[in-house]
Amino acid sequence: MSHDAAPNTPARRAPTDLHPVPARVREGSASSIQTLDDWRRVWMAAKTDPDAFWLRETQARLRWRTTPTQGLHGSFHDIADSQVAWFADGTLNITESCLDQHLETRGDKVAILWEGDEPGQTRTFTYRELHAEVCRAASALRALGVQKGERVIVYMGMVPEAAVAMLACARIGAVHSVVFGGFSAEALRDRVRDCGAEVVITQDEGLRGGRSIPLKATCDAALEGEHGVRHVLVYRRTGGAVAWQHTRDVWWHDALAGASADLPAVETAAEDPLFVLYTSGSTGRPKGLVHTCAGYLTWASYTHEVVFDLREDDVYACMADVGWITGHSYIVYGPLANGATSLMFESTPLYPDAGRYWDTVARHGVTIFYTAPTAIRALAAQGDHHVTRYDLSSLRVLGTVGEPINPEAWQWYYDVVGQGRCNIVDTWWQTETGGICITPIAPATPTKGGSATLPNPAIVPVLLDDDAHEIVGPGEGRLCLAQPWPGMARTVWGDHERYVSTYFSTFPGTYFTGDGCRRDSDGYHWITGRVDDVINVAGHRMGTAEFEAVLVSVDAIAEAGVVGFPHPIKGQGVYAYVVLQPGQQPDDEALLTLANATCRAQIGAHARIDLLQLVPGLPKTRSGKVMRRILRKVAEGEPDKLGDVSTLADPSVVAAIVAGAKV
Ligand code: 7RM
Repeated sequence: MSHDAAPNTPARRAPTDLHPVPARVREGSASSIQTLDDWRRVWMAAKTDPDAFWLRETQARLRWRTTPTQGLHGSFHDIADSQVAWFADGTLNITESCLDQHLETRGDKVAILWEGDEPGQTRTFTYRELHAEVCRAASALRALGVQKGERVIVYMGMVPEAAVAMLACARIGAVHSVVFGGFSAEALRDRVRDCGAEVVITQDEGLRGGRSIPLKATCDAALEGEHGVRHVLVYRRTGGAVAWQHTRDVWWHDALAGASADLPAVETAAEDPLFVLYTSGSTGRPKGLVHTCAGYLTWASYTHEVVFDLREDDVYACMADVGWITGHSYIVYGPLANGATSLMFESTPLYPDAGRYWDTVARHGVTIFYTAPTAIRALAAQGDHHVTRYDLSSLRVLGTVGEPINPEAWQWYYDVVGQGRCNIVDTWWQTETGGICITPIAPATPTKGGSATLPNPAIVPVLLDDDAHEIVGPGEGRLCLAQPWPGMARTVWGDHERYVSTYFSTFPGTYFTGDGCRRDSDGYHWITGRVDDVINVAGHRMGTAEFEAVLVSVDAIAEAGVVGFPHPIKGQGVYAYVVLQPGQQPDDEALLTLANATCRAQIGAHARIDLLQLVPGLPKTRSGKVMRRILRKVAEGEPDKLGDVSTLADPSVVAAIVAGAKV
């Protein structure tokens, strides 16, 4: 990784040393948190009297029909019997907060600024136009028979219509579930079934990096034999040929033509579900996390404004996909609730070359830029000239999300992209948390490269050791959150028990994040990565159990153990240990090709095994439990640190695993 130190960066400051907030970031801030003293005061106020704090915030941010008088209801201690609720006696429709409330003051302000796959190909929707389009789409959904509370799957690429589809569902009180456009037909079918969707919204084809993605065809394959889906609404993006079922399929443009552009919103309760979003865990199939209307939007709005220090004239760009929680909270809901201009990006960081992000920033005058460490590392590896040939002086705040960022990549982002003038907000959060939890606050928090720093108001992190004892002060342990916050997922769709056992049973009374974390002597938090069997490959969160299920579905394979290993660009790579069925003799290369074709079919193109090792057996205890620690250590290139292997049923497999290691 090459970089020239910016002139105003002292030469001997290590990336992990404190970086004061650059003057440019502090200047002109009108935020409620401009200094660390502000942060301390506000954080304490939210902790001492959460009801008063969040009732005030939600009333200032959201347009309510019935103003809530209740703040938090419930606690982590009785979560098995009842869900946490916020603002439970209020009613609203969240699209009135995202659209209608801005019509008078910001009607002609750009709400969505779309940059298509080809550089310079743009579309804009002002708040007025977006409001009208959402109403039309909502009218179309209603005409297709979609009712309040019904689930609608959105399987689209990065087009403004994806946001319109989400908001249209919300307008009529339907529950959307966005499925990332990279998922396969089988993965899509699983999600359609799990949430019982009767309508799917898709597009003819997606477009990314000059290549088309057959979304409608994949959708057709997913729905083959699924009689539960009444209609598929199809947005035309490329004009490519698609198969058509005349009784089921409806073109978006036909359905919206002549539909009412002023549809009154359906009133919902604060705690009605807004969306279901599937995410991978350490066991079993992906879970549909349920986020509810008011608490989620309050949290998305608050965190988006305060963390990035959003200002009226900002051009805000989050490069995530709407198929992930980051796209939900920080492309669509947070920015629109705040009346921001939100850039939506269809392409990739490398198309047509490694300057694409910076070309986009320069042309649109982007002031806040939010992306993932994997993209930063990939771009840093391409050389500084792709960045330095563009005028990036508009930038003020840089963000990262999705995985730990290594200090070297952080420093490159700081020096080369930010030119020492921007603060970096390394935002730690999860699908489950709905919005940013641990993060620097742009104008207030001095940063250290690789640290997510301090908790947002409402977030009370505790570190617990193996015996569930709290670590006070500096130390390292499992990261738990001790108090409910407005944006937390309320349940798992159709399986509250799984929600309780996954998040609230490891350390009763607190929410267990699945991450490890170190706290330093300044109270800064350093996320060390997952301590469960979830891996994070290029910002895609996947369960090792999902890979193992795919592998054992291959005829030649008897058993499989999958772990992550450090990867210089992707953060983690996927390492598979495979035991063959008796009598099978494919070599590991042939098996890797076959395994990856199967992963692609059962999960999606983003699920790829990097390294596959044939082993005579998996290291199991006498009770038959796979000792994953051993698999992990070998994949991490530390076969000398296996620890105690005396409880293994057959210690000889370890020698074979170490001898044949691929790293
Ligand atoms: C927003 C998102 C969640 C997991 C989480 C962590 C990891 C996310 C950071 C991070 C270190 C960060 N939702 N993670 N952000 N690790 N620093 N700033 O990514 O549900 O898809 O993934 O991602 O392990 O538990 S997610």
